[in-house]
Amino acid sequence: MKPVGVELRRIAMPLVSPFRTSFGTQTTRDILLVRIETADGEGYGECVTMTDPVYSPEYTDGAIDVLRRFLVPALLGPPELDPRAVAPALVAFKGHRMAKAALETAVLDAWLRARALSFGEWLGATADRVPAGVSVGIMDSVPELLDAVEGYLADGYLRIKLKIEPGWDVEPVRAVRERFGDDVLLQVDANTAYTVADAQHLARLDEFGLLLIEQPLDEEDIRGHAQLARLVRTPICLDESIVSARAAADAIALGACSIVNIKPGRVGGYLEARRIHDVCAAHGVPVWCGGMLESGLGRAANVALAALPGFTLPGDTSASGRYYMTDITEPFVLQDGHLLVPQGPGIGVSPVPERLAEVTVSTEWIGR
Ligand code: NPQ
Ligand code: MG
Repeated sequence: MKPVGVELRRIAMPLVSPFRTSFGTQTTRDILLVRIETADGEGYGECVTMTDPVYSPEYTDGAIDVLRRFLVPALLGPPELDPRAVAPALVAFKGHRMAKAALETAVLDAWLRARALSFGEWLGATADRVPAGVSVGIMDSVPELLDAVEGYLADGYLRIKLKIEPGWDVEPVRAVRERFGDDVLLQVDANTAYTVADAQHLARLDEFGLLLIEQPLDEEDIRGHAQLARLVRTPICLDESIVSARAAADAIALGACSIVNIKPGRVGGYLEARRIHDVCAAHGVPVWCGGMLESGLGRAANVALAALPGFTLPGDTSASGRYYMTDITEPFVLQDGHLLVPQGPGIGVSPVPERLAEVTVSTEWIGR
């Protein structure tokens, strides 16, 4: 597959409602799309960076800079493109996993389209649909939260995740349990908002039978998570800390988590994401697919990954309408609480040109 060039496109997608987490409130999703053009066709990858480095150290202007100056030139140098050769070609450049993931995904999409193979088939998917969970932001009041959860349950979501932070944890969880009962699959995500000194407080969540507590402590605090795991009964799941298959293996070996949230962007792409799936499966550690408010492009690839056999918990793979009034692809819709795994070549969905044009903020072409 001969490379021609790479287009970086920044789009702005308004959210259906503000999304508040322990690191801030988002009203618009600022997304970077990477499109590679080859002699055999094009491919898309979605970069999951945020505008500001508040979820991870990466951020969108940084991703654009490293792609333009280092990653794309290194990729376009050799005359042939192969998805398995992307990570080795970029290994000299440290970090920037989200930028690398977007570029690798674009190559993989083009390569699979040229071979009429779907993402799911190539990754090893064993399901044709995946159960959908939903992530519910921090609200101004408990009644507002209960209204939101009621709506998502009515939509058919099979698992609810509440965003928490100090001051918004035990009471909202108690209220959701009291109103909707013990059968609802329920979990919480702190996005690093606590310290190990909060262990006794977090143990108050034990009585609610949560599936897991996600990333309570700092991303680098693996030992703290291992300590916490011994002080609370709710299983610990790591998100921000899991930046690679090695990080996953270490966290498991140290007892820092018993469940892993896999986000392909955070770990450098779908190949590394599959390695994490494999490491976790070998340890009997359940995994689920996280979400970064992707457009239909990133969502399609995530849904394919979530169809691998080790993904035994519902993910944050929600319908397009959870976040966007209009998606840039055909929307993902819930069918009986599930999303269908795209079956078409590559990621299996394509942007609608007029819709893409409407949300585009800027584009940049990087040729060979
Ligand atoms: C998480 N996602 O699991 C993240 C974090 C997150 C679905 O809860 C804009 C862009 C806003 C990316 C808010 C979910 C975001 C974002 C939260 C990612 O930790
Ligand atoms: Mg998380």
